[in-house]
Amino acid sequence: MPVDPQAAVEISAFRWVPPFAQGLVRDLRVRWALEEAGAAYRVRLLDALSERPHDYFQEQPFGQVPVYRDADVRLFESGAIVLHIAEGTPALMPGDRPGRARTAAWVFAALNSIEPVITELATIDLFHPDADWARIRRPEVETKVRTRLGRLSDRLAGRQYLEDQFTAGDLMMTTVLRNLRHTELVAADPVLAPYQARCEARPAFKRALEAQLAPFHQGEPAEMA
Ligand SMILES: N[C@@H](CCC(=O)N[C@@H](CS)C(=O)NCC(=O)O)C(=O)O
Repeated sequence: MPVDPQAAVEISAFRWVPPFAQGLVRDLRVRWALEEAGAAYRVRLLDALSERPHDYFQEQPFGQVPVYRDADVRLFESGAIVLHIAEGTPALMPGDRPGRARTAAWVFAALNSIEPVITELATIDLFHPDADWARIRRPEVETKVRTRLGRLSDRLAGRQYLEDQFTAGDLMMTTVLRNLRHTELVAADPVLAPYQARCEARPAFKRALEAQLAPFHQGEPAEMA
């Protein structure tokens, strides 16, 4: 669905972020879920490097993006938002109770078991590549990432998706794996690379990514330059 300023659903996103973060900001998850659900949405764009508007903390206690609102609910936390959208969306979640529970388990696995180690590595590589402490710490962190990815790869070997169909768990896992795009850790993996490519080949993902990147093409706002 195209972004629609009249839509009932509203999400927040950043107007511009530096290139290393473009395509990684967490509103991508929510846009992708909405695209899979066929739901139109409008976007409240915020300046990433400025103070958040005071009223924004009512919606997101930590001032982060994304937030989400529809006719019934206001939500923060990308995992909670994606699960909310996934409920009642067969493309993102099976209709049976065990299937719904397993979908939630994979969303949590992406956020709790995979994302933290990836974030630790990305923080070193992107923000502290030359620090002495980072040089000492990095090998151990990379080993931790490789171990987690190895287990994930074991799960996915011989399968298209984490469960019998694409779910919100795959959506979340894919967006988490994208945070390793500056390395070969996923790109060189014979199971994870095709898995990520398979998920990202979905038209809903392509539309979501395009929509996130669209405002960035306006360039860096002058006040941030
Ligand atoms: N756990 C939160 C994390 C949200 C988050 O870290 N958002 C980043 C952008 S991807 C952000 O807003 N960073 C700016 C900040 O923390 O002030 C979620 O998944 O929604």
